[in-house]
Amino acid sequence: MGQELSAADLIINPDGSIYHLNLLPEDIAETVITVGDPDRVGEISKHFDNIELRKGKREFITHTGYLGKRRITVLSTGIGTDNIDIVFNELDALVNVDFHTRRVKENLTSLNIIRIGTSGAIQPDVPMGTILASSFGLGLDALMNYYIHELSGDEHSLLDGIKTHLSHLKGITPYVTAADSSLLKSIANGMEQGITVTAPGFYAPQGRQVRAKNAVPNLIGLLNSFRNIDHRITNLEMETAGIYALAKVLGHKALSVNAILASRVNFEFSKEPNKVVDKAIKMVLDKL
Ligand code: R1P
Repeated sequence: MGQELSAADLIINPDGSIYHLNLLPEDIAETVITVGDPDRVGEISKHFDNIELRKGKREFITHTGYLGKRRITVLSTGIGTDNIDIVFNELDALVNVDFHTRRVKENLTSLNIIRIGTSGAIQPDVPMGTILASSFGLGLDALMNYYIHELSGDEHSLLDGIKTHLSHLKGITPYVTAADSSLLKSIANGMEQGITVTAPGFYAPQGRQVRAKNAVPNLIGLLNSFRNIDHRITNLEMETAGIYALAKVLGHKALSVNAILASRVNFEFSKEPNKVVDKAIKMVLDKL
């Protein structure tokens, strides 16, 4: 029999739904698209042939429906890896815990999870309007200090190189996870690829200069100068590394697709951000 989760560890609402997402186990499909912005959920589900379910609580809006024969759930996570912790543990519980017995199921389900998010490029040859798939997520946030996270040989050697490169960045424990290789092949085919940095904030943690003084001078230059034979850091956002790492820990497949809205090295922001996001949505839906 699987591990039993207490009422305080896994909170189930009186109607049988999971605490934050407000969803029942039957409400989600095995293909899940995550977005940060709750308004983007409808921008994706409007392409479905039918929508069977619309639910929400806080920033977590869910639509489930069919695109052709494929059942798909679109779910907004809000911003940041603290929210990814909630969304991924609750998605996993919906498929892998029996809510009546509170026991982990014997046969586990592996979800296909695709993030369609926005991001800023930090390489001069990655222009605004690019649709970029994250080959790896590099987390500069603290989420994975709290989970046991085993690395593959490739992830280890990449992380070692990155740690050396970032050695004078104080107080961070970087972590690295690869994209799921099958999703990378089937969905990212034809997209730009690179390492995506997940930052624990939007302004100074992504090297933006605003009124408060930055403690890390030239963060962008530090990140975009990392090189190894196969990989370079291409872009910054706030969820991918947490998604990749928690998906791996929980046995799910994940891919992050980034609509590049800003060039941080050319100090530009897209004049048509919705068009770029639409392009990313269509590229992903076409390949599902
Ligand atoms: C910041 O504006 C937000 O935009 C990006 C970042 O990861 C962060 O969540 O993604 P979304 O557009 O998917 O929210």
